[in-house]
Amino acid sequence: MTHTRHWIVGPGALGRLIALRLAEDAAVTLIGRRTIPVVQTLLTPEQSSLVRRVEVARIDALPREVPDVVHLTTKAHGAEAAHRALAGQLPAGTPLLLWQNGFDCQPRLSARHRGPVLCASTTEGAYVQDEAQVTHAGHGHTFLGSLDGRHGALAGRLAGILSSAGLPTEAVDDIRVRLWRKLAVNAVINPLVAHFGIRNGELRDAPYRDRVEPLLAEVASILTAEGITPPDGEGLEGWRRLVWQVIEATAANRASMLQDVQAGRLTEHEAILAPLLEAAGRHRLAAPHLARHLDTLRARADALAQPPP
Ligand code: KPL
Repeated sequence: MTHTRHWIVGPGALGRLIALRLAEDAAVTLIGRRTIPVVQTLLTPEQSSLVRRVEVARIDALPREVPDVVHLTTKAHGAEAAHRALAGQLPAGTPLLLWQNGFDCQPRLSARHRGPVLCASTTEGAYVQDEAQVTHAGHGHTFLGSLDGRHGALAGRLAGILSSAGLPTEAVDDIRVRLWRKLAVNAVINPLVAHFGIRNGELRDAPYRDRVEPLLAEVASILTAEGITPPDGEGLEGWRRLVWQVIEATAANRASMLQDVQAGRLTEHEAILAPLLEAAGRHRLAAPHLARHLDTLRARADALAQPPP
């Protein structure tokens, strides 16, 4: 995969971050529902500016030259529609890398795509500044692998390409566990900060602090029943350590769900909360706090879908 041709579908913050990082050494096309400026600036965590020229294309007018790999970087709820729009144009065997949060579309797309499918779980933080500028808020780490443990060599090659481009990435054989761990963190932090309109670090303070524990307890019991372990320690204590570590490390962040609410966009509640509640149902576990957040976010999504009066 020397001088790899990447299609990056979903030119939001993460898509643009990946595109601009890869563009130094590879041919990159950013693909979305509408086109964006071809010259894009990336503000790095070290406060320098990286200006890159990338190819842009609309998803309904795809480039003729086919890619070596497709990165799907849409929000979780947009991934399957985006895949439907482009799958017919891809030669069979084209690798697909899914960058979605939560655990929802990944199994379905892994079964449906005609080629190897890898999933990524990343802690890279980025936000869109404007049409032509994206800010890389903080360095993170990315894990990638396939749900069925195949395609290890491909995962290793792509991890090498991303790491050389400045996005440290590791190929792993337990990506399902990594995706659930991130989902656990997102399920505790995101609905709370979105509801209260606060930055992640404010969860350390009264009155929000007391809201964390009941969600943590529900998430911990569901994931324990699912056989998903926290990275460090066990059970509730291990999940508590992980969630508070992330709150500390991302204290200044406006979480993605808060950004979505503030921008009037659909949130990723179906990919983050619904799989947990579905697992709770399977294990006959009560999860009233998670259920309440899911209901509230669904009601908001329904209201967004209504035409304005
Ligand atoms: O992943 C995140 C998000 O914003 O969705 C966290 C970990 C909560 C950091 O903000």
